[in-house]
Amino acid sequence: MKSRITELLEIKYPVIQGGMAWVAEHHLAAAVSEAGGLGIIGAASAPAEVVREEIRKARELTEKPIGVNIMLMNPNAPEVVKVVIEEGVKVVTTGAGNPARYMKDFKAAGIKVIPVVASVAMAKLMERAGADAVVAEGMESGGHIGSETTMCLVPQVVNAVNIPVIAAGGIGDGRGVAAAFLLGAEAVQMGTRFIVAKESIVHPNYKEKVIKAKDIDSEITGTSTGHPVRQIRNQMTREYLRLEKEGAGLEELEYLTLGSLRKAVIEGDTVNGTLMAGQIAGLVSKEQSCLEIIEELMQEAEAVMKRGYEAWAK
Ligand code: TUI
Repeated sequence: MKSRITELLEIKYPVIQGGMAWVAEHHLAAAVSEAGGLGIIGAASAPAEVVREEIRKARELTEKPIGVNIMLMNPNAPEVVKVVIEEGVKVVTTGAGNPARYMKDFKAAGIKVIPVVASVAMAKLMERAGADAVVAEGMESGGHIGSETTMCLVPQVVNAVNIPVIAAGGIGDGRGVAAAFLLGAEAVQMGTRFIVAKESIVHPNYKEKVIKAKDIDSEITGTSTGHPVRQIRNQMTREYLRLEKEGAGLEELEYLTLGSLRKAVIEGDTVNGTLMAGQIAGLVSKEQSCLEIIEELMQEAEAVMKRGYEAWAK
């Protein structure tokens, strides 16, 4: 499966790993890149020097290209941008904001910039600002999300821009990959399935929650604050949603979630932790290596494309 994205990023398979906060560290990123996809280090809210260390550690594990995701709500984002440029990173994805102010510096450093967008308007803006591609991310995704579904967003973004589009949100197997290509995408970005990868450092309790999750087990918190976040339902989300219903203020809500993602990923606290995951968690059923995940994904995608074509042509 060749596309403008595999050419642009010089990768074997059109699969990009999501820049998941706490989860997307150097072991996972290196394993995804080694398997032929594009591994991503998620800078999230980490201090810039921690991001620098992560980049260097990933490079000890693989010579393949690795990207960095910059979470633009992080007040440290300008320092992270500096580190990414200094370390000679070749690909950056951005999330939760508009990266236009950094575009000139990225381009001058020869960095390929792939903003994650949740609307057609943002995709057009990013193309005009000089983005090399966009990730069109539907609200099926885990973590911070927009309001549109992948099924509706991807073809509309494909129609609106000339740069290649990467589909994200709700993709967890080869059928999802094939569907994304049929909608006009030229690669996929996956997060949830990589949470449970063998090389993922996520606590086994969290992985088990993802593996056991059913289709209806995620919840969106933070709608009232303008920062909707999809995660697996637990005591924390019940409490959060109750507070939101009662009209709690930002401070009280933020206090509840302070450090909660770390609690889930590192300590395995599935009661008070934030278990970010997409709706596709219901389809994720086992721990596999990144190589197994990506190769299975590609074989399935090819098989369903063939089957689909034969059924169509009958
Ligand atoms: O960024 C993500 N997913 C994330 S970031 C994150 S860290 C976090 N933790 C706790 C609370 C909030 C965040 C966890 N998951 N995905 C990419 C994404 N970007 N989804 C939606 C957007 C987006 C939204 C608005 C992109 C651009 C945008 O434009 C706003 C503007 O500035 O016009």
